[in-house]
Amino acid sequence: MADAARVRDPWGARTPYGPGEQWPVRVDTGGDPEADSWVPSASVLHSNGDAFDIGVRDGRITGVRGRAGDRVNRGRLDPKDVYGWRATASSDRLTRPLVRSGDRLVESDWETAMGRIVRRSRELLDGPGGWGRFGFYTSGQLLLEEYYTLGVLGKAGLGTPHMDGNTRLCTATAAAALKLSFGADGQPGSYTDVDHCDALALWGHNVAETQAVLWMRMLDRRRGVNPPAMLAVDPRDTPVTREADVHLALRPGTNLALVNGLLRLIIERGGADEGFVAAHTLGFDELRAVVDAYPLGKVAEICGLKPADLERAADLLGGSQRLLSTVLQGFYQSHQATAAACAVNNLHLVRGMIGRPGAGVLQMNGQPTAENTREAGADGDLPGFRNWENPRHVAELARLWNVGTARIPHWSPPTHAMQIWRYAEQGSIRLLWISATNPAVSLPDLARIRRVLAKPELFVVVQDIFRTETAEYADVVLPAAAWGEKTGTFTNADRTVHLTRKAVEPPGEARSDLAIFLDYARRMDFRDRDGGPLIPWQGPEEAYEAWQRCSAGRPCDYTSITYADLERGGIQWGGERLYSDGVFATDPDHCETYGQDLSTGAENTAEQYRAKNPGGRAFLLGAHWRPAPEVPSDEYPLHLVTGRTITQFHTRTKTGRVPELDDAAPFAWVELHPADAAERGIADGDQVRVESPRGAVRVVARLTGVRERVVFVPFHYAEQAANELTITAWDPVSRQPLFKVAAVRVTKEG
Ligand SMILES: Nc1nc2c(c(=O)[nH]1)N[C@H]1C(S)=C(S)[C@@H](COP(=O)(O)OP(=O)(O)OC[C@H]3O[C@@H](n4cnc5c(=O)[nH]c(N)nc54)[C@H](O)[C@@H]3O)O[C@H]1N2
Ligand SMILES: Nc1nc2c(c(=O)[nH]1)N[C@H]1C(S)=C(S)[C@@H](COP(=O)(O)OP(=O)(O)OC[C@H]3O[C@@H](n4cnc5c(=O)[nH]c(N)nc54)[C@H](O)[C@@H]3O)O[C@H]1N2
Ligand SMILES: [Mo]
Repeated sequence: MADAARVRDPWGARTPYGPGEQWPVRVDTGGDPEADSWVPSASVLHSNGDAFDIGVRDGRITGVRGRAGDRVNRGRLDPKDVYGWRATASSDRLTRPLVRSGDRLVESDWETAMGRIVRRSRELLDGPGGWGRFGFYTSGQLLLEEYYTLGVLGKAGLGTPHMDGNTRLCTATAAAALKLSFGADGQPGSYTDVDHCDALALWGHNVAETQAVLWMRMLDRRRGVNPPAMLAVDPRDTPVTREADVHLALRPGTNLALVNGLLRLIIERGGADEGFVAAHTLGFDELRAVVDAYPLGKVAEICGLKPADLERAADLLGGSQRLLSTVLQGFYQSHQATAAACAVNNLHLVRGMIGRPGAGVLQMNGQPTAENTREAGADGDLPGFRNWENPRHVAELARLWNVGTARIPHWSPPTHAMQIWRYAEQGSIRLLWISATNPAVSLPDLARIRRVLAKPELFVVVQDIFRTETAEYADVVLPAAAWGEKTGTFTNADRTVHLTRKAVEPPGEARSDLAIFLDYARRMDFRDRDGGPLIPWQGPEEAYEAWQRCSAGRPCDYTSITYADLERGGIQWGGERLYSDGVFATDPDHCETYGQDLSTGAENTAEQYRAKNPGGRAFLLGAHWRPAPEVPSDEYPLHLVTGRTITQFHTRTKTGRVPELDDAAPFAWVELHPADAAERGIADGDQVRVESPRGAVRVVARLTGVRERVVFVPFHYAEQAANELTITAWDPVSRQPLFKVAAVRVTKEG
């Protein structure tokens, strides 16, 4: 067994502090503290942006040391930060390109591998279907410079709208809720709001396990003088719900009914900030009419909660002066995701709890660089939070890239990831380029995904650092340089940008993702209108400068943040808090979206939007709760929710290779309520079978405090993949898949 002190003590010693004080420094380290040099970086194993230096000796990474001066972590590291860096030096990294030869992948060289991709690209581009044949499925784990380059080559080189990332599975709902309520993507709040708040509400967010350093900050406030009250909304028993003053263990898929009901109670008890509502919002009367349909008794019944607990929650939320909310996958991957996330925004707007120290919303991110996928347009969005329906925004990009506006896809909503997979299934997409994601484990309903990946007419490119389950289906596998082996920037959940510098050489012939995208653009000979190269930049800093120009004047303006500034520590774009002047990004010429219908996802037209005359006001957006598309039945009587555990990251390509982390949770399990277990003759530690209409997994039973009739399976394990069980369905607005909505049965293995 590897010694893993920080796995046993994940949050470390408390450093209590009081309201308005600065969070004390605590410098954590991992590995060998002796190094020849220290290179600035930050964590890529969650969205928190914990800043640390990478220690290097003899050309190898020897350890990590938290950065005391950084605004995000003030020196602290979480267990994955402490040990996870070891994955970079794994002996089974991809070191050479692989190409398909019959049913095998064989080692090759870059000329051959890129040659095959370019030949197929040209055939497809010149043939019927053209750009429509290309799909790019990227990540929330590359770097800003890489996304921007990918965005430009896809949007202005090939001209395809079929670009998205695993960010669709992750934070599409955060983006949608921010755009719809406030006019543009971009986190309103700041982590420093934890320092000032008097109440914390965690909506479907197991922050203790998923952003452990942010949790340390919350715990330190809870142990200091005048601690904030805490509400947790989660059907499971987690470290967060155990700490909370009020825990609402609601029935899964009922978030929207809950928040509507809480808002109704708050308004009824005089908790609305009428001045703020009148000056800074639109739609109060319509929202009021919606939430009035959610009286206490009805909400208690829908959500399966006690009316008294709902009242306690409403008192906590309605009585606070400085309320900070965080929202994550318990909302985003559940039923009516965007409507429920917007309902939390509604609550903050109605209470005037935004844009002040301690009063804010964090519509969280999950992956380390998800924010940048969205900003830089490596997903379907146009770079710089530009509005695809606004001809002026498209013209700005055309000018910047020196291409015709017709080249840039903007005639319909961008293709979302689930639709890209559908097109690949139906055969219209013929080249699918997958970078830094492992869909053969992470997408819903894996039996279907394997069928799509295996289609002979689909040319699959996989760009990864390891030979993953997805790589096995590839026609070409490109070996990428990992974190620590390349330079670039990325932005965390509270808009803090960090620089990560190359500390060591990549193994073998592995190349940075930036170098790979640039090489493809060069080989495809993408040109601008004057015959010059479409993508003239060479290295990360030049790519960053190109991005700075693209971001100028937009909400995510990076022009004042240079690499040299970032050497000293993380910097937030947009300043500490957005909207502190009460002016939201809803101006029709500035906004990122003209809005969507919360129930159907249908897009508004520019005329409809202008007619609302938002004038910098935020939108209050009400919607009614409806039952989820799959609910427990006689045959499948239990509600399955899937998610995470503190020591493992996603499909475990990294954490499964680090003994300290792997040992902590090497196999999957299912959490069951003791009564549900007893009914099935299941004891703690028994082998059980979890089965849905799509598939089955064998896992160990754990009897826990999860809500009755609800079971939880972590999704990290390729051999026991929770996604064998999940459904192909998504939120109509954000198009984020419903990973927390499925019905299963559990039986003891004989
Ligand atoms: N250790 C670790 N940390 C990570 C990651 C990781 O893989 N491992 N991944 C990172 C990424 S990409 C992401 S997106 C984040 C995700 O971070 P979280 O959102 O905190 O993680 P999850 O475990 O997916 O889901 C959170 C909770 O939602 C609850 N839940 C399920 N259904 C419902 C519901 O209907 N309503 C409510 N209110 N709650 C519900 C679950 O019980 C679960 O405890 O974590 C990031 N950090
Ligand atoms: N059932 C269920 N499914 C889920 C979820 C859930 O809660 N439940 N959560 C969803 C969410 S929120 C997310 S974010 C996804 C995550 O799902 P994935 O994106 O599939 O997860 P990872 O294992 O992080 O995959 C990232 C891949 O990138 C590779 N990689 C790492 N660094 C680099 C690099 O620098 N360059 C390149 N080219 N490759 C690199 C890794 O080796 C790995 O193969 O899963 C989603 N799926
Ligand atoms: Mo995520």
